[in-house]
Amino acid sequence: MTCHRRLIVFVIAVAIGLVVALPGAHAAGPAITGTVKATGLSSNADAVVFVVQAPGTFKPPAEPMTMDQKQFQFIPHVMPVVLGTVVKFLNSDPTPHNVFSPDFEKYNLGTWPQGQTKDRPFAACAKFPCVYTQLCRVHPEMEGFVVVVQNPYFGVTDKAGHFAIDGVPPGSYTLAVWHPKLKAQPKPVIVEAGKPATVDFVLAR
Ligand SMILES: [Cu+2]
Repeated sequence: MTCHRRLIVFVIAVAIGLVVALPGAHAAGPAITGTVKATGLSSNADAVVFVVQAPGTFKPPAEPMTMDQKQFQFIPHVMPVVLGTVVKFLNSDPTPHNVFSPDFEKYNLGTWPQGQTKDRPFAACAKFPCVYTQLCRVHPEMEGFVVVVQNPYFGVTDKAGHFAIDGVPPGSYTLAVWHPKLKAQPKPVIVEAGKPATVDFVLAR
């Protein structure tokens, strides 16, 4: 091995060592993971798994979260947001869509054409989660959900039912699930530093 090659090997070895040794940033991973089974449904997607109440107060994201209306669907179909979040409703279809909700204080943001948006803050919730059904008066088959929660510790399941919740500080919590059609009892979870917790749910009617 030439001196030059040895140097390259050494540099690579040091680089690998650094990546492996770095605590936190890379290795942290989600604090809580698990699987949700939606009994009787073909997909396990769209279940919101969330920490019911975490200590402290939480700032909503500085930028709005976008809910799109595309190909006659609200995308994402289910969108959890921290209390105070502004949702930007976007129309991406070449036809006008409307946005209204019959829930809680109720609202109708109007009807607008492709490419335009309207912002709405979700700043009130007496008991978490506050679920606002999103509907369109032009297309009654369209439906989506904005799920207002207290803190940023939430995840949404994929089709396989997997979810992951990042950044939960160590502590004891109650983990709950909201789903458009099915229900499950909340479960206790203890998060320990550097040790991901696993919680599984079975949803039923
Ligand atoms: Cu529509």
